[in-house]
Amino acid sequence: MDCRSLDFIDVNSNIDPIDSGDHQPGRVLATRHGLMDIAGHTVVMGIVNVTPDSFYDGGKRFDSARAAADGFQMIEAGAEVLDIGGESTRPGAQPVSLDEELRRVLPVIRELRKRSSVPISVDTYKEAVARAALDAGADIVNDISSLRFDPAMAALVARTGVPVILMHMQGVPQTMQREPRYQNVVDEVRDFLAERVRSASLAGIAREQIIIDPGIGFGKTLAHNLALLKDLHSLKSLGQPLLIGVSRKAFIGKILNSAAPEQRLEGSLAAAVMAALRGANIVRVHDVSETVRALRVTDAIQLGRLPDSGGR
Ligand code: 9MG
Repeated sequence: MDCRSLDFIDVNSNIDPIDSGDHQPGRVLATRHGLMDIAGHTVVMGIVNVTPDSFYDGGKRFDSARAAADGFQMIEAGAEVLDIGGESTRPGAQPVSLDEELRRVLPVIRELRKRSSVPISVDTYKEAVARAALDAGADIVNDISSLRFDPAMAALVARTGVPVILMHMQGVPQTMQREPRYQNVVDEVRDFLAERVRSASLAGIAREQIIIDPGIGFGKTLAHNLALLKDLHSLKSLGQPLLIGVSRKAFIGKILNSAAPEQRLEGSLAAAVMAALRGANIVRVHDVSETVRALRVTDAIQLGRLPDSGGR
């Protein structure tokens, strides 16, 4: 039995926790480069950080040719969407200027777009960066602030009709890990995301284009992250596609006795598999080929048949 199908049946039945529209969220995302099927298998999003200071791959691809080459390699390995970012959001990271962020991401997006039609997401909370990235050929906005940091962002997403990722974060990256506190992390993250989905809808963003994300590691302790990952069904109840980013994050290092980011591959695969089994539609990862292979087996067992290939 496919548990995810059951999720969708539950989700799309008569009770909608946010509104009573007749949309069918969760199955397909409409991008400028075609429809993305996010229900027939777990989609892998490859991370392309064009930054000197990201926690795992910072500095690895600070030049755009290398970043684009890595992106092409991720596509070859089965990534169905790439997430291009020009500002690190690791705990304590300092913001970069608009010009610098544009200088980092635009050449990479243009280069990828010249030779590939794979959907490209831009990881930014700045409207001007998102607008330029969409003009350069990007398809999706990944906003870790859930449209809160730049008041112009919601209107851009509504006007262009592109899919948007709304992520939960307590605080801001510079200080978010100082002392995260919740009464009930699962309820608070779910309520926050429900409110952000409602606010996005009011701004004119179509419900079926909204992806939600609990923001693992963003203002959360190990216990908070584990509680969220254990109870993803609570977030699935909102009826939106769900993205999870666990790849090589600090909570995995904590579980594995202070393992460094380089030692977190197996833990990341285990976390991605568990997230998929609990209903994640998209997983955001550094290690594309390993994750694609792990999830293909996970999806096959979950479905009891070979999963849709998603072009892989
Ligand atoms: C940019 N970034 C880093 N981690 C992330 C996560 O877990 N989700 C999303 N949407 N973006 C992330």
